[in-house]
Amino acid sequence: MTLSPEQIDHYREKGCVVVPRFFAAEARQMIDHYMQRRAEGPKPGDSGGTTDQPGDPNHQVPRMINMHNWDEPTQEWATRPDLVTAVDQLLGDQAVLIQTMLYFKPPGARGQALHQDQQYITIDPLIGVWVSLEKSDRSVGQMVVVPGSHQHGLLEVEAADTAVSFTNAQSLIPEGLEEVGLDMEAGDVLFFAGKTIHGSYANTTADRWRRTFICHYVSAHAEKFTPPQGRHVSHVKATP
Ligand SMILES: O=C(O)CCC(=O)C(=O)O
Repeated sequence: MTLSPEQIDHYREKGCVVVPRFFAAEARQMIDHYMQRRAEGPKPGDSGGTTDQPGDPNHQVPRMINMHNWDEPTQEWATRPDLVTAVDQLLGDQAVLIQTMLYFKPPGARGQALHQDQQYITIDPLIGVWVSLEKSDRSVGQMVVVPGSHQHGLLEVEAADTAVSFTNAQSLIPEGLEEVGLDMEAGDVLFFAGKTIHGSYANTTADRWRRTFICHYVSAHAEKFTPPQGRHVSHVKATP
């Protein structure tokens, strides 16, 4: 499968595009696989978010990172040829995988304050791929994007409310732009640019999880950059 010219145009204009059912065949198997891996115990780089909210269920089921370094199925999913081809198309260059993550987001878990990924990963260009492994709607803390925000450069960061966000920094949203929550089904995939503001709110349900597989790619000719003062998460006063 390759992306259509319309999907590529949508990505260029809005900074994101959803491709339905791209991972539909694997989604259930991926949940089972990662639940099993999680149950094995701690993995390198686990994060339940800021420690000022010890009751956040994310601490019991922390986010996993860079599983492709120690988990063969992750390497296969993250380098699925049609996925990489789609990222190549959006980058207009050869995609290079630099990060994988698995968010479990159990019932009651905090979300992640709205941000640009390049406020964390200072390489350009950068693309995020967000694979919904199960139904993701408002009540479970669906993915939220700010379409068009990628056209505003790297934005200022300010402290986020860690009562609702497991990270401590958020972007200032440019005037005139609005956030949009994305209803997604198991296997739907969101491609989003490194400067597209995105994030999520808390999972307010008592019994539903919101598990997501996330990959980040840079182009083969991407360059590292130094963020201007006030535009990187490290420039926000740390929360424990
Ligand atoms: O899934 C979420 O809640 C946010 C994900 C995110 O911010 C990211 O993939 O960079």
